[in-house]
Amino acid sequence: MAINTDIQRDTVLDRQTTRLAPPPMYQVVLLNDDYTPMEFVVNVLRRVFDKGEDEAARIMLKVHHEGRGVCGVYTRDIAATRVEMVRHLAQARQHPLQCIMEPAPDA
Ligand code: TYC
Repeated sequence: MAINTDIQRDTVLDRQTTRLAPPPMYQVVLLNDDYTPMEFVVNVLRRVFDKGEDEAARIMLKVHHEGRGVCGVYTRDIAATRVEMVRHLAQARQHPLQCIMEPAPDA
């Protein structure tokens, strides 16, 4: 039975040392400008970030008044994809809307 006990201890140690850390998270941020129409920004927030009408309007107004606003917090690839989607939509309509991602502050 001594052998069995050793195996069990090894197994527990293994599990502890290979446990994964949570992935780094990134916040996607919209920046204000003087030209992009408010309605376009609200539509982007609804389409790209799955916001409802009220939440989209609230974030758009926060960006308008404060210069920037967080649209959501995601893992790196999802954040990067959403930034690209915003840039693509803005470019298609020739709006100067800027969207960036940055490491999310620790919760
Ligand atoms: N400031 C813009 C305007 O007055 C609206 C706007 C809001 C633009 C948010 C960009 O990320 C933005 N039309």
